[in-house]
Amino acid sequence: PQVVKSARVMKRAVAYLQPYLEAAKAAGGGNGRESAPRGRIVLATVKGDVHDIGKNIVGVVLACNHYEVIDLGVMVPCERILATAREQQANLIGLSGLITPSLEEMVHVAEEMERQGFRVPLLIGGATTSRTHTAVKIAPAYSGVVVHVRDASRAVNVAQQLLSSEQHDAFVAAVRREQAELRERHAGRRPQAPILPLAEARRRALKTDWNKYEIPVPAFLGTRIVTPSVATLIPYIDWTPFFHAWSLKGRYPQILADPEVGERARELLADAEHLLEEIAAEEALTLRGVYGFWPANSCGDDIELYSDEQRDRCIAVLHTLRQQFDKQQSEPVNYALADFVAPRSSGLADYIGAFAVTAGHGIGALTERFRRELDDYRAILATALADRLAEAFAEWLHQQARRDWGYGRDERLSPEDLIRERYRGIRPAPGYPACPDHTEKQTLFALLGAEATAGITLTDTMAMVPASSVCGVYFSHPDSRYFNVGQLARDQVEDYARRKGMPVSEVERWLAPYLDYEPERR
Ligand code: B12
Repeated sequence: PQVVKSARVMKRAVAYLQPYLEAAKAAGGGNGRESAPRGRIVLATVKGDVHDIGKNIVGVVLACNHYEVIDLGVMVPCERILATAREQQANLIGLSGLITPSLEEMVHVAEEMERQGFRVPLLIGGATTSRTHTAVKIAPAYSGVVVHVRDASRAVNVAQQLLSSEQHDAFVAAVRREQAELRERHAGRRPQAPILPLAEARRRALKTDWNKYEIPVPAFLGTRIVTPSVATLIPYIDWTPFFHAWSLKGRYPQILADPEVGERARELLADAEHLLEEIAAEEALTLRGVYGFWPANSCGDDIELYSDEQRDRCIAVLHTLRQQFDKQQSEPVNYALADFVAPRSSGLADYIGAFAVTAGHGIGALTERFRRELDDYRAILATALADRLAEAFAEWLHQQARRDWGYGRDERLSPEDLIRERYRGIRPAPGYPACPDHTEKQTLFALLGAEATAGITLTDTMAMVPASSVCGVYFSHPDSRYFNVGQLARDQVEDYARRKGMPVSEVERWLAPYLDYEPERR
């Protein structure tokens, strides 16, 4: 936070001095030593992705260190990134991405850079990126150097070494050596556990004695729109990830007393609370959400949703993926989310819920205002707060849903208990490890009418706009839990593609990071 805050002072000072400097220059003054920037970088969040906190922090940090930053914003198509880099003679290109489909887009940018004969270094960053993915998938596509940068604090060091005539060669050689090693390790990697045939994984599905279980019935079927106030959501905020976004590591509230970062954490929280009050008072952000319940039953690894209690008209199918790795335990369970819903064959009436919430309406105008005031610090702070509010909204609405579902009516949980998920049921979100397929959002959005009701849309790579949005599915069964689907074999991918009515190659593209095999390039 200190660097971003100091950037604000610097930007304002420069803006103040600019007319004097220009006047002095025009009058023939100036000592001619105005130093040139250390380098020019084009930054962009790739096509289809909407997140920009990480990229914006990196931009500010680089600008503070005297790099010229051309920030193209979010959802930037490859052609624009490369055309700008060429026109502006950029020395570096930096890509950012939050969700897994962006990884494929980054490979595409690298391939295009190769095809168009670029030589400038390519920097890769963002929550979903990794050293290994960069080494295995992105770097081989481009003969220039590709560097994964884990966080903003390292960006300056990397840029400096890449642009220094003395350090460049040794740095690039070291990066290439490390990437070659990572590729070797990846190629020789043994799956941590052997992968089971899908049929065997299914035999190991969670077994529930449905006849001994009383299924809770939701208070309503269909959807409801909710528009809570910012003040309602404040007690539901989980502050820990907020500090992480600013590279302050530790858990809230202990972090406030931390001998090393405590003071900075306290200052940051005070600024955040102050801004939250302002946002609440000015109603600068509008919170919009939608949730609902439907009669549902599982059918193999799928979950069928019905129009009404007759259960004879299926209006949507949620497709779930099953853990396929051999757990090598005595009574192993290979989970799929469908296991938590009563099977159609049981004849029992079960239900499922879904939600989509956003805290992002209004954030554009707010950050624009702060940027006009040359206040990157508050612009980034506001975005981080909108993200916290989106999560808090999901937490608050889940509590409401548990009450509607009956079993949550007597729940007495503190905010801490909620953050630690000490309640019954789960709300996995497409993209999270239990359901890594982002395309399932399309089904949820259609069910919820999320576009019309909450004003949330999906990009072509399934990111939600506004960025500060969360969507997911509610499961009520007491045994429902989060898990990691892990690596998937070809038999499951083919089965899944058939169930979804999607070409196998398309499923392989969406699930690329989870395949335990190299798909054929089609
Ligand atoms: C907070 C959070 C959110 C917030 C907002 C995230 C944000 N603005 O960054 C909210 C609640 C809105 C959210 C929503 C979702 N999220 Co989320 N979220 C996270 C979480 C917990 C932390 C991300 C974060 O705070 N980043 C803070 C910023 C500052 O960090 P950063 O972006 O990584 O940037 C730093 C570096 O990477 C680097 N950097 C970044 N860009 C660049 C660029 C260059 C050039 C360089 C050099 C460096 C660099 O510098 C930055 C500063 O140090 C992560 C898990 C995790 N621990 O990473 C999941 C995670 C990113 N989310 C995930 C998912 C799936 C989602 C949803 C799709 C879930 C859903 N169905 O609702 C939605 C998508 C929202 C949308 N609009 O489409 C997945 C993504 C992976 C995947 N499978 O696709 C993750 C990894 C969780 C997981 N383990 O599955 N999420």
